Amino acid sequence: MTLTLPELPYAYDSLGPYMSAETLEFHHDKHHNAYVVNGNKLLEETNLKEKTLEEIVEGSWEQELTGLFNNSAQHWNHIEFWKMMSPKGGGKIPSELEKKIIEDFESADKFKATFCEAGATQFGSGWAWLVLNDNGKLEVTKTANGENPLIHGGHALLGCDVWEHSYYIDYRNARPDYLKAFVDNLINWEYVAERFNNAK
Ligand code: MN3
Repeated sequence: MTLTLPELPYAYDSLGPYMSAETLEFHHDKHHNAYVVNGNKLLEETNLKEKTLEEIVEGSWEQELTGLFNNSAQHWNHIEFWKMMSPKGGGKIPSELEKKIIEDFESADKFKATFCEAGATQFGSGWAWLVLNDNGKLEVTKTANGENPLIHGGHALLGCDVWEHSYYIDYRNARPDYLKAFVDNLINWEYVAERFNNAK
């Protein structure tokens, strides 16, 4: 496949004040686009050209094609990240998913605190995730750089980009403030619940 940059599923100015149009213009049009352009160049030299994006991510990791892995994994991460946010984000967690979160984290607030802590303590660039593991349990994890649950196991239900490019324009160095705004106001819980239902 050829990697292609998807449109944002909402207007650039619609996530304000929690994530500005300027952040989304840089993050989507420059950073995500660079992963697409570089990924396609690197894909040319491999035996993975006819594969799906998931297979490219997993195959480049297995073959230790570091450049292709970094760019294709970041492409996958960002496709999902855009969909995991919404102008109507935050709010009520769909009931079945909320029940599962309470079962595995004691409360929605405890889940949010755990998720924010993971994002805040990821040293350097990376991601915080909510994954559904093969044992049926929800877990919060964190990964470095472009790494993601496709290679570390579990189904990614939610991911938050904690690279500085995701928050520096709006929050400067205050990564915890960005994470709090993300969990309280940006998460598209309907989409997370859809991923949960597909992963069960
Ligand atoms: Mn990013």
